[in-house]
Amino acid sequence: MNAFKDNTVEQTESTVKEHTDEPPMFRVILYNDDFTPRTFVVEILVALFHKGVAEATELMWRVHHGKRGVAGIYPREIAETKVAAAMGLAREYGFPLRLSLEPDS
Ligand code: TYC
Repeated sequence: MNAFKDNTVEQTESTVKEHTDEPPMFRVILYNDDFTPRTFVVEILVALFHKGVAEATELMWRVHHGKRGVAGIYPREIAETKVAAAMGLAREYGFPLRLSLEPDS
């Protein structure tokens, strides 16, 4: 730290790198199951992940057919909140839908 009269603070190269404007991002992964209705999955993707109906439907079929599904990519807290909201709604309706987080790259 190097405070001058004008209140500037000297930053080392490492502190500049640690303090970026971009937070670490996390992928929200959507898993298939045998019971959650296809329409419910589409509704979740539209309501919580702001997909259009066409994109939501495509993603739902992709996961239904055993491929990997990424519902969205967000900073950690937002991703966690969306996972909790989606699984919470699913449980309220009695469906076993699962989602999880993974670091993006
Ligand atoms: N496999 C479910 C069914 O046949 C539909 C489904 C699709 C469930 C995607 C979860 O992430 C999912 N009703």
